[in-house]
Amino acid sequence: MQTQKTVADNLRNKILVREAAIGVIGLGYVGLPLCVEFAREGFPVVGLDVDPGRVASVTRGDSYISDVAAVDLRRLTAAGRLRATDDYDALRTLDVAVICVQTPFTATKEPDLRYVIGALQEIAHRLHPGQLIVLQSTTYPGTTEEVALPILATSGLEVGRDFFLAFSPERVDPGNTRYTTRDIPKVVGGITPTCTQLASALFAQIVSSVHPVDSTRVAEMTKLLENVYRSVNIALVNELTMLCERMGIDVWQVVEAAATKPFGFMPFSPGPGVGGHCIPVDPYYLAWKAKAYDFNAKFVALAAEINENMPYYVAGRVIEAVNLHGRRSIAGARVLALGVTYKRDVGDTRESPAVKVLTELQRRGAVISFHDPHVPELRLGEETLRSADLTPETLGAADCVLILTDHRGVDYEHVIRYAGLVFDTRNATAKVAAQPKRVIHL
Ligand code: SAJ
Repeated sequence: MQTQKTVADNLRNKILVREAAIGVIGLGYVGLPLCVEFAREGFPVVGLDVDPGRVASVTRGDSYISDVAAVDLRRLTAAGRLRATDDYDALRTLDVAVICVQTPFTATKEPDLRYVIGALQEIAHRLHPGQLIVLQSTTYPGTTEEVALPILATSGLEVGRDFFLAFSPERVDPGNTRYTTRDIPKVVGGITPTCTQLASALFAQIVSSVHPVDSTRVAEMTKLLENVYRSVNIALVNELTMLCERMGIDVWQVVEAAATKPFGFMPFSPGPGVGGHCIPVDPYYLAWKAKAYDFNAKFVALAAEINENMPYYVAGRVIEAVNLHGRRSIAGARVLALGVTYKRDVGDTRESPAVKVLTELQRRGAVISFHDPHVPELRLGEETLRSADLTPETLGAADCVLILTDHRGVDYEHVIRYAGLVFDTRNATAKVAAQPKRVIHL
């Protein structure tokens, strides 16, 4: 049996000469860019996904992730540097496996680790000496130690001696061209110091800065702090929005003015709520785990609650606006939504607060249509709507044009010119000079 040192040294050498065969499990907005980064640096990479459609797309060199250029994918697959498969037996010959599957919450907002556990079970059946396993999926502190390690230990192999296990949070920001994978420092925490060292050596091949920490729990908590920080600050500005409306103060001017402070303040924008797969979810992972320590993370939970309430608050404001300015009830009112994705300039409607606002208005009898340059069609209740063109007729026919996502590339001056009533939840119309009374801001 190779000594522990030899096993680790062999893997480290393979990593340093970029011969380590790398597997990435989960080919989404985190996994696919990671495949490309490792393959671009010369590693042989296998992308694993249970979705045959994704596997086929990657094999064809068709990118379905906006941050991954098809030309890069084609070059790397043609060079045999990157391949995709749904056959987990590929793990038998891989030196590294990085898990990048989703970690949603359940209907009652509890952690849902089924995808992580599924990936770990597939790995455990094929775990062999010298393998490094890295979990990247955002999760509560303790997951790697308490969930991943016991599953991998069923192989009979010993962590830190035969195989190595670490956690390293993903920090991909979809659509951000300023910070790409290489520019974003990588936090790494292993079960043992050797695990930390090997995972650090791995990521040092593709990112400019690696930040090792003492444990997987520190690394897991780091990611939650980053995202709960956003949740809390967004909730703060959302609560202030509701207070400012009651006090007759323009919250957008307040935020803009506060942002002139060159230190000690980071501006966040009011909005119709928080969407995506990170910010709405991560606070609940942390608050759930805190209960196991008899700790009620009130502040974290309250922020999530305020953000979760925003779609309902916005729906109430729209009903009031249609009533006061449109002189009509919301029942039967035609509401044209501008933007239905969870944030601007992306095509993702997952957990989108816009959809929650529209569902609430539809429930009260509003007739919904929408325009979104990134979304051709939208399922709303029993209906499937198609994105409408922003013609003067469609704008004029609406009892309320409701801006829910402030995509760039929409002509908001054109919108104001032809719409009868505009309700703007993102301050998208701020730059339009003429601000008639019929434009109402959150
Ligand atoms: N939102 C607001 N007001 C704000 C900022 C965001 O209402 O001031 C809303 C957005 O409209 C969206 C939700 O919150 O519905 C989340 O927005 P986000 O800007 O946090 O974007 P995400 O969900 O794509 O978050 C990702 C995260 N990246 C990772 O988890 C790796 C987050 O950590 C990043 O900080 C964030 O991108 C970013 O900075 O853009």
